Formats: sequence, structure tokens, C-alpha cells
Amino acid sequence: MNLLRALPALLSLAFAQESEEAQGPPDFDELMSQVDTDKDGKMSWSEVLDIFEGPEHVEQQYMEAFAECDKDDDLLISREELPTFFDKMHSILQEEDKKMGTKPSGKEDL
Ligand SMILES: [Ca+2]
Ligand SMILES: [Ca+2]
Repeated sequence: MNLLRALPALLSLAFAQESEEAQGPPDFDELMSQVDTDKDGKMSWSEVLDIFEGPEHVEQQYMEAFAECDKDDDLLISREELPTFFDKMHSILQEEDKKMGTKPSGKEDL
């Protein structure tokens, strides 16, 4: 399915290290460098959108998560804010997975 095509890859990137090292944190530095295309050290919403592909209601949830995690209201997710943001995105993704099932391909009801 096309839902969140790129994000699962990024999430698995972030969480891969976690499984290798039992106590190790996800590699958020690597993740940030992949998403942060203008290299200002922070994620803008448009940078998140660049890697996001999915239905509008999911985009809406992500946007809310983005705003919620942006504690200093600079409209950017900093390295410090990133773990919370990804935690939320991960939860949203898991919820969506549950709703969608694990169809290998095909369109969801839009
Ligand atoms: Ca940036
Ligand atoms: Ca911020």
C-alpha cells in the first residue's frame, strides 16, 4: 500500500538501532539528517511532508503531532523535539496499520 510509503522506512531506520542495542536510543541524528533537506538542523513541516505520502486524515494527525511536539513554537522540530514527534508518528502509524490491515497493495477507501 502507498500509505506512509517513506515513513516506515525512516521509522525502521530510527528504531533499528534500538533492537540491536537493547538500551540504545534510536538514531535520531541520522533520521534528522535524512529529513532535514535544507540542513538547518531542524525539521519543518514541509520537510516532513516531503517524505510523507498518505491520506489526508493521517496528514492531519501528523500535523497535530507536529504542533504538539513543537514546544517552543518556532514551527520547527528540533533535535530535542524529534524523539517525541517520532514517538507520536509511530503511534499514529500503528493505529493506521491496525485499521488498514496488512493488505500488500490496493487502495484504501478515500
Ligand atoms: Ca530543515
Ligand atoms: Ca520547535
